[in-house]
Amino acid sequence: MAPTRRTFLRTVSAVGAAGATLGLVGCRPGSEEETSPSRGAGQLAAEERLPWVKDPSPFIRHPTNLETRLEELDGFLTPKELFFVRNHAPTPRIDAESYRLRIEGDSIERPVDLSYDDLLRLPSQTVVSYLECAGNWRGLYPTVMGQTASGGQWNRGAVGCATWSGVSVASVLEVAGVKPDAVDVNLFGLDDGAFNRPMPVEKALDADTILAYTMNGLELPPDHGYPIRAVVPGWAGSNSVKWVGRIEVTAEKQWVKNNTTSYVLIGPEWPAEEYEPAEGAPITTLNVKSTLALPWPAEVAAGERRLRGFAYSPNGRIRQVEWSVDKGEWRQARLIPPVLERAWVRFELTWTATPGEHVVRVRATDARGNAQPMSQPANRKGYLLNVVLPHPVTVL
Ligand SMILES: Nc1nc2c(c(=O)[nH]1)N[C@H]1C(S)=C(S)[C@@H](COP(=O)(O)O)O[C@H]1N2
Ligand SMILES: [Mo]
Repeated sequence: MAPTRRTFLRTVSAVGAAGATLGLVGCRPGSEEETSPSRGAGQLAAEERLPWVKDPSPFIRHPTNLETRLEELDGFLTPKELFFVRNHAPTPRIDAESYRLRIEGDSIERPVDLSYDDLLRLPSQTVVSYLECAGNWRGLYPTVMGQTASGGQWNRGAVGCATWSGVSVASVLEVAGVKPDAVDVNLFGLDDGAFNRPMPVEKALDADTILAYTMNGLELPPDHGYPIRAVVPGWAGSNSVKWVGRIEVTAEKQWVKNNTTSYVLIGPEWPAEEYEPAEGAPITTLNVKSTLALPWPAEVAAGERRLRGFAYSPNGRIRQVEWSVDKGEWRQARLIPPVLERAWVRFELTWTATPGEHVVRVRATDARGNAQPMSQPANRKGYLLNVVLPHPVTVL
């Protein structure tokens, strides 16, 4: 259960005093797993600069990323211990006491520095949202697109769903005052390289675009952006900047690596000259997807099997999930409540599995009638793959 805002505030302020003096940061109720005393980013010795802080054993491991094994999830929300991690640099350890959020830029009335407590004092906002990396499923490019795509070779586990509480970016920007000429809002992380990705001011001011300080009712874990991260529901995960330390609001569009060469669709369908200075179409929203919560490839015992999975879309609720075995007829899967906008939905189906090699397909349709396609144009970096997947299943 989420702590009430009041309890949460009390916990946080108690920690400030006791935690800092006694180094007991890891001992407070409802706190994150960290047991080492808080230190500022960049203060760790090189050998301590692991890519992530959490226990990597439940995950599929990539060089700096951790991928969720969907079959390990049985609830609606992804627990922090199983939530995927996408890091461009090692997880920084940030002390909430000395943390400051700087708001500046030529479209800001008065630049301000806000402390963690300042942020906690603003009205709180909660969203239940899935978060997905635009490169999720990329590792299946050779299988379904007949070519490889550059980037982290994720299977299907760069996605998770959590309850996020924090303050709206709108309410934070209001403190500093946004000039009417504002066009772009860029959020910068406090990690090495200051990961950043600009978004249009309209999106930043959306009530659901938040700076979160809790995940599933608990203080954000270090790997997921402690003390403050952005959550931009329905948009590619790269917009949900972790460890946000600075927001820059400008009257000009901001062109940076992450909207010119990374997180852009590059290929013949997206002629570069139309997107200058980007190499292709910068990615904004995600797209409708579904997959079985089974390893790839999977093995199941013969007989009546209940298979589960997850479906999600940035365009409202999932309306239906259908399934088909070996290119047979499409049948309806059952959606397991809750069925919410912005969140993923679980589904299940019952299959009488006969021994042999099979291919199981699932296909989601969202509230606006968008369905997963059977084929789609390729893009160089393999983003936004959402074709109906041929899931290989061996029945024993
Ligand atoms: N500061 C910072 N924010 C970041 C990233 C990063 O490397 N640094 N990765 C982004 C990407 S590409 C994704 S998909 C999400 C992943 O969030 P998670 O690690 O909490 O699952 O964080 C985004 N925010
Ligand atoms: Mo990502």
